[in-house]
Amino acid sequence: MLKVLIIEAISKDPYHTVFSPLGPAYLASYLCKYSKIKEIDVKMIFSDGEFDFRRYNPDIVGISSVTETFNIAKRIAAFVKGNKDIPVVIGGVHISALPSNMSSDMDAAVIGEGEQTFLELLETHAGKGLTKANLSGIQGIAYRDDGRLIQTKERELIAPLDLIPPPARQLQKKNKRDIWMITSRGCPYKCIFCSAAQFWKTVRFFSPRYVVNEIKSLIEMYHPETINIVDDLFILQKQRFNEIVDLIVKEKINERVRFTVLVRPNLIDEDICLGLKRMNVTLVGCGFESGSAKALSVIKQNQTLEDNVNATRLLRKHGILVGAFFMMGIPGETIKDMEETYHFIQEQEYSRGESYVLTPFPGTQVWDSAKSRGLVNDNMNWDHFTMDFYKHPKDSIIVSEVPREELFKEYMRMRKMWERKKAMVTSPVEALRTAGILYLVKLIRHNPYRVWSFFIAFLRASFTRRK
Ligand code: B12
Ligand code: SF4
Repeated sequence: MLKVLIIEAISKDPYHTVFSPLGPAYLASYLCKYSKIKEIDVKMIFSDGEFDFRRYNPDIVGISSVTETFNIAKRIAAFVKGNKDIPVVIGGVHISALPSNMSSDMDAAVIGEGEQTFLELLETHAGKGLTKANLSGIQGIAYRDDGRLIQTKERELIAPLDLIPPPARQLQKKNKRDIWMITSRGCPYKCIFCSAAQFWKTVRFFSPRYVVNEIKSLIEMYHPETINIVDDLFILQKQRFNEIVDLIVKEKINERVRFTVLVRPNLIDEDICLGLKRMNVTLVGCGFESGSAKALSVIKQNQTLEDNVNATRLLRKHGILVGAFFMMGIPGETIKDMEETYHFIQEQEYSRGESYVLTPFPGTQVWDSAKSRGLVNDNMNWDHFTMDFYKHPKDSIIVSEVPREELFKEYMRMRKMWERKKAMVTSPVEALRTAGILYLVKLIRHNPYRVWSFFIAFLRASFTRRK
C-alpha cells in the first residue's frame, strides 16, 4: 500500500482554514482514477508547519502552496524530513513561477498542471525509485542534482480537460458554505496582477455535461444552498455558457440551488444576464478594479469604465446582486485616482465588495516590473506577500509610487466605507441605529444649541398633544 499525503500549506489566519483547495483534490481524483499502483491510499490535510506524522505515516508527501504560504511549505518539508526520509514533492503557483525556491528538504517540484506529473512521480517512486536518473525522465518537474537546479522538459497539458475527474472533495473536510468549483483552466486575458494566463498557458474548458454533472454531484453530496463558480471565464464562450444554462434548467437544478459566479465585466451583456437569471445566479462578483480610467487601463486590457458601469446596470436590471472588487496601489495610480475610485464606488452604490492593495505575485507582469524596480527579488520573505495590507501596513509588499503611509490612509478610508456598507447589508437595523447614535453624538458636539432647542420643541409638542 502506497500512502500518499497531500498537504495544503496554510497560515494561522482563520480564513485559510475555511476553504477546501481544489488543486490537491484534483490531484487525488486523478490518482484514484488512473494510477497503476495496485494499492494506493490518498489523504489530504491542512498544516501550518507540523502535523501528527505518526497518524498518517506517509510514504510520500505532496505539499501545495501559494506565495503567501511558501515559508510554511518549507517548514512542513523540514518537519517531514525530520520524521522520516521520504520523498517530498512541492507544487502550486508559487513554485511553478520560481522553481529555484525549492528548499533542500524538497526532492522535486511540479511545474504547472500537476495531475499527470504527480502520478508519474508516484509510480516511479513505487517502482524504480526517485533517483536523480529517474527524475530526469519525468517531464514538468524541477529537482536538484549536486546543488544544481535541473528543470526537465515542459509537460503537455491534459486535453480534453474532461479526462480529469472532478475533484475528490469526499476526501476533504467540508461544510455547506464552502462549495467552490471551476469550469475552465487558463485565461486569454493578461491582467498584470494575475498569474492565471502564464501558469496555464492555453485556455481549456470542461464540457457543459461535465460541469452540470459536477454540480449535480455537489448537490447530492452536500445539499448546499449556494454553489460558487470561481473561474472568471465561466461566461467567456457564449455558446458553451448557454448549453450549461439549458442543461441546468432542463434538469431543474436551478430550483434546487442558487449560484454565485465571477465575471469579467466586459463580458456582460443582456443575453448573458438572461442566462444567469435562468440558471438562478443571485450574485455576480465583478473585478471592476478601479474607478479611474487611467488606473484601470494599466492593469486590465479590454475593460473600460463604461464596461464597469454597463455590467452594473445590466446585472441590477435583471435583479442580480453585484459583488464589486477593486484594487489600489496600482503602478502610476495617484491619490487623485484613488479618490476617483472612492467616488465611483459611491456613485454606483455598490453595497457588497472589497478593495485590495495590489500584491506583485511571482509569475505576473507586475512582478517583473517590480523586480526591475528593485522592489522584489526571487529570494524574499514570502510571509510579506499577504494581501492583508491593513494587518501588515509596514511590511506588505506593494508597488505603489504613493508613499506607504498615504496609501495606508487611503486604503483604510476605503476599507471603512466597505465595512459601513457591509453592516448595512448584513444588519441594516443595527447599522441605521449605529449611524443614528453617531449622528446624534456628532450633532451634540458641533451644535449643542440646535439639539437642545429640538429637544425642548419635542417636549412642548408632546405636552400640547397630551393636553
Ligand atoms: C478559487 C481561488 C481561490 C479560492 C479557493 C482556493 C483554492 N486553493 O482552491 C479562495 C477564495 C479560497 C482563494 C483563496 C486564496 N487565494 Co486564490 N485563487 C483561486 C483561483 C481563482 C482558482 C484556484 C484554483 O482552483 N485553481 C485550479 C487548480 C486546479 O489549480 P491549482 O490550485 O493551481 O492546482 C494545480 C497546480 O498548481 C498543481 N498543484 C497545486 N498544488 C500541488 C501540490 C502538489 C504536491 C503537486 C504535485 C501539484 C500541485 O496541480 C494542480 C492541478 O493541476 C486562482 C486563480 C486561477 N485562475 O488559477 C486564485 C489564486 C490561486 N489565488 C491567489 C491568492 C493570492 C489567494 C490567497 C492567498 C488570497 C488571500 N490572501 O487570502 C488565498 C490563499 C488560499 C490558498 N492557500 O490557496 C493567487 C495566488 C498567487 C500567488 N502566487 O500566491 C491566485 C493565482 C490568483 C492571482 N492573484 O493570481 N483562492
Ligand atoms: S484576473 Fe481574471 S481575466 Fe484577468 S488574467 Fe486573471 S483570470 Fe484572466
